[in-house]
Amino acid sequence: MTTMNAAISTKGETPILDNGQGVIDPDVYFEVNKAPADLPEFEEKLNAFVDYHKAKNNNVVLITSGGTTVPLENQTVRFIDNFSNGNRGATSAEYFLEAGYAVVFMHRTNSIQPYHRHFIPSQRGFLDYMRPTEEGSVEVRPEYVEKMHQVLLRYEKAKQENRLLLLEFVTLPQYLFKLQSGAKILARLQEKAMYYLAAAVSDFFIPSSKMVEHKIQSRDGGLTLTLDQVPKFLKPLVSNWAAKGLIVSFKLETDTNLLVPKARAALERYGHQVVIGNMLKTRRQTVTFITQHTEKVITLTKEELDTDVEIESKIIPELARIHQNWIKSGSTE
Ligand code: PAZ
Repeated sequence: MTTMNAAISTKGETPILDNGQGVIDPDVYFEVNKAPADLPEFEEKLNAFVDYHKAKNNNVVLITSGGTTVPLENQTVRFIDNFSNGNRGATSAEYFLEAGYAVVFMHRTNSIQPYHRHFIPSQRGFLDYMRPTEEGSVEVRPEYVEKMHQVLLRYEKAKQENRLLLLEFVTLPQYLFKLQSGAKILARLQEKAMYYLAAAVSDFFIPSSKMVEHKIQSRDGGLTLTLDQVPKFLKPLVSNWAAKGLIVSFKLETDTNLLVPKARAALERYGHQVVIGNMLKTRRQTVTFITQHTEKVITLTKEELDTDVEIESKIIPELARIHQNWIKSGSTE
């Protein structure tokens, strides 16, 4: 079987771009990759939203949610994806809105969205919530009316108060360009901005300069991919883009022994304020909050799990409390 390199090595031709081990400097990344075509529209919407809430002196949270894709070809037919469906981000958005925040929900296209999540996706399709009436109209099936009414009230309120802005990404480069730009725009709010980085962002990618242009052909047999490491964007986010805001990153692991040490290492390395650690299998019931001097496990009891209590209903009030401290004293404690 022959193998094929999708990432055409350009080592030697572009020595300033990486450290020889395929690690590109975050600043250089934006110079050698193309900004998404809809970036100006993204910025226009976000600028207007931030101006509106700055004038009202509101707290604003930028939530990133869902997984990024990593294209394998410049004219992309195939890409690498990950497991995240955006549940954490969408659920958190609702609790942030309840806590009085304005929410910028930067999410992967077609991932789970606040409020809609209660009905879609689920075992039932959209049409299963409705029924046709004899008068030739459509109505919500009686068993869903109460819940739909409750959710709709909250959704309508968020929209009427202009407190929910939906923005999208799909690929890793789209995410990174929008994160950089979005963080800089929110920085105008200084301490009143929070960055809640729940998206599952790829750690590896193929820079466009190393990607094949056309669809990878299968006629040559198996495929070997060479992926570069994604630059560590938390570093410039913390030190430049979002300097005064409260930055909360997530750390996902599958090996329990690694969770806290890696979360703490991230905190020390990037110097931000909070890391929330979670395990793949238990992420809906247990998280660990790590700040510079504290470590706190938040977990749902059996009763809470049985009555559909969501862990985000505990995460967000805790973060709102930390954020208040941050605004008042520049400290999380
Ligand atoms: O989107 P989801 O609800 O399926 O999963 C949420 C999550 C596990 C992606 C999030 O809680 C998280 O840990 N995000 C950061 C992942 C990481 O890069 O370590």
